[in-house]
Amino acid sequence: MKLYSFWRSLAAYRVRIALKLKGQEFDTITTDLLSGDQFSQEFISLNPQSMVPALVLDGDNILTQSMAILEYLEELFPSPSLLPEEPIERAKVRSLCMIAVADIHPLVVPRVRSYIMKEFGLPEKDLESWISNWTKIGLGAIEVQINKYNNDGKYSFGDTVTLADLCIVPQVGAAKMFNIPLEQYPTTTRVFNNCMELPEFFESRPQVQPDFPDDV
Ligand SMILES: N[C@@H](CCC(=O)N[C@@H](CS)C(=O)NCC(=O)O)C(=O)O
Repeated sequence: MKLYSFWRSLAAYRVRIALKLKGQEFDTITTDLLSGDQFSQEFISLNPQSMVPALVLDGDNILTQSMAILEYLEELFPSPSLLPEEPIERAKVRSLCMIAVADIHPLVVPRVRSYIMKEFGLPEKDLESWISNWTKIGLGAIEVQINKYNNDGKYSFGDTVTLADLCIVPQVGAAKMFNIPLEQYPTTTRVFNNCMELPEFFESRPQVQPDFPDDV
């Protein structure tokens, strides 16, 4: 399998963790989002949305959208399972995922940042405040939901890693990178630290990606 990825991409980070947890080998192909590689004709033929991740499966199939990829991997490689058994619990895990995937992440991606800067003249310092605002609102909700769900569990939903951890960890990592204080999210931070003790998470972090720049 080939994963089109970028060191800073939170969506690709989720997929890297999933592939490792499911024991799948993959080659990483860098798509430099800051240089605009995602708009090349070659990349658009893989993903007409001009976004990573894109997962090229053996054969002709190309999968895009990180949640679709996570669910596909879960169905194809059910062990270790990243979803609880009970439908109600699966729905809760997916709802945690979507806070990060659907409600925080899309507001802070390069295309949105560059649009508000170019079209509305938003200065760099206000961009940080934009990112921080949406991240804090999302992490605040995640903190409340984890506390409601996990009964002092090690991870976001009990003592077993679930898809929720794959979505929350990159978001917390990004908050750290943007120097957003995390004191108000002690449970989420504890879950992040517990996940980072697992090699599949630790080895998927941006800092160890082949395209991680020297000057960051
Ligand atoms: N909903 C998509 C979002 C993918 C996405 O926005 N990826 C970002 C990187 S994390 C990207 O490629 N952005 C390109 C851009 O904003 O120009 C998913 O979960 O896969």
